[in-house]
Amino acid sequence: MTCPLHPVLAGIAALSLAGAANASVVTFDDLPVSGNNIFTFVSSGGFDFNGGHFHIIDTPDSRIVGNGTQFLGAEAAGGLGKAVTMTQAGGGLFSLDGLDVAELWRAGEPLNDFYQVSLTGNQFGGGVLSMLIELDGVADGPGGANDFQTIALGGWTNLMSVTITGVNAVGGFGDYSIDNLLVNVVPEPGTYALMLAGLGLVGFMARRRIS
Ligand SMILES: [Ca+2]
Ligand SMILES: [Ca+2]
Ligand SMILES: [Ca+2]
Repeated sequence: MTCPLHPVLAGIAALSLAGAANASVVTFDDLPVSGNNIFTFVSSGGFDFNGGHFHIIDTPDSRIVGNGTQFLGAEAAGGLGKAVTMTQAGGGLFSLDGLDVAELWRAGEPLNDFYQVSLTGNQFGGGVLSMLIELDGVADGPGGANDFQTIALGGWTNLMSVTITGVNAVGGFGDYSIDNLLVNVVPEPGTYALMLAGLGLVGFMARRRIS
């Protein structure tokens, strides 16, 4: 025997699902042009990126990959490379559904030092997710072949932060670039508490009606 969901409860559940996530894309295209400056922090599309040394590539450079837009690039040269950690600006949980990744230097550049991009997701409640993406070596600059690989992620939810690190062929830090991070913003815990309180109240009313 099935137990149909109470119509009001179903309505609230649908509303909750509709309002539960807010999809957007972090493109780095909202940042001012800095001439490929070095950064340790930027905030783009509602997300903060913290690291020891990275660039927002916004100015054409004949040595570097491209997709015709601004993107974040981290380089290993001279031991400069450091992991970059993304968090929602102002805090809060989020999902990461995918991103574009690429090498930093064009094929044939002597500074090339890439192999993989490593993602680590820290979930609310202590869960840790990880993924290693093999870079494809396609890196001919803007135009031509697509330098960036589009990676889809599944189950990267309830995230407090995601750390992005390059890995070179011998396991050290490797160059990489990222762009177009597909994010879903989850409502604040306070909003959840209100939703749950609302569901509990409707459930209580539904039970009273049945009895
Ligand atoms: Ca971009
Ligand atoms: Ca590539
Ligand atoms: Ca290209």
